[in-house]
Amino acid sequence: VEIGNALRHAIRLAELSLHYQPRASVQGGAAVTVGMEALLRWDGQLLGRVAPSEFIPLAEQNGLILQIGQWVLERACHQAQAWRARHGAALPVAVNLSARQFRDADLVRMVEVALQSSGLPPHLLELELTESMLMQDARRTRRTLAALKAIGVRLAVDDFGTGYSSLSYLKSFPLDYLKIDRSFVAGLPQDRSDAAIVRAIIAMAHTLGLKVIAEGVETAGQLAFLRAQQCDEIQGYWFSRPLAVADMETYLGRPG
Ligand code: G
Ligand code: G
Ligand code: MN
Ligand code: NA
Repeated sequence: VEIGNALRHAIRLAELSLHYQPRASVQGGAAVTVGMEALLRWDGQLLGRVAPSEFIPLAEQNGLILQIGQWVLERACHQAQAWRARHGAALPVAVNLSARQFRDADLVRMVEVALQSSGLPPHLLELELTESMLMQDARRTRRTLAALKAIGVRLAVDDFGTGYSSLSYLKSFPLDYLKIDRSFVAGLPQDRSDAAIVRAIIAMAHTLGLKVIAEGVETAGQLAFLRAQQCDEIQGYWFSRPLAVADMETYLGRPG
């Protein structure tokens, strides 16, 4: 079966779903859930489970990413709003945008529609953008980010450290969060260069007024290092794996 063809029918066949990975604030003592990231999953009739790292680049190429991305935005906003109503938990939901979506002339309107149709307050939606997306065309990026900021959503730089950000551009964009790529977290606390890089990223982000989220935190040692370096929030298996909707509901319903 050709994967592109199968993907074309995935939305209609309800083969796509979102998992949610909680993230935690770690500067106030105990780790407290402060948000979640929506992560796309495809379980197809014909191909079984296909990893996003396989099908998202493909969807970028054939343009399906626009439809899929719209579905993700709508689903994530409706889900976050439903959980807000049911659990009183006003947890922001982060949605990953692809490069093609970010360049799409309809993006801003699509975000507005998702917020309006779901009723989710704009500050509870975060959009994750990669460095390379931001740096592609700085003028256009600035315009798009300003329009998104005007709606009231939060903006995060995803996979930070793996691209080639110009610091002066970063400073001039209206961003809220910087997410340190998990490749730098993996070697903490022993690896000297990872430790130095992470320390530098946190200091730089704070200087620019951005909050820092470390990704891929798997061990208590990594957490202790990040805490000591004043990292604001963490995401990773140490705190929680990405959870299917039913598991996320159990998670939200648990005491504490
Ligand atoms: O969840 P997992 O580790 O398999 O995700 C792999 C990659 O797929 C990550 O880089 C993540 O950012 C990306 N990804 C997950 N969900 C989405 C989505 O809804 N849209 C886009 N554009 N990328 C996503
Ligand atoms: O590129 P992005 O940051 O959006 O990708 C997030 C991906 O990282 C998800 O696919 C998720 O499954 C994965 N992930 C989340 N926590 C961990 C972790 O602690 N370790 C590893 N190896 N991967 C993680
Ligand atoms: Mn992400
Ligand atoms: Na990332």
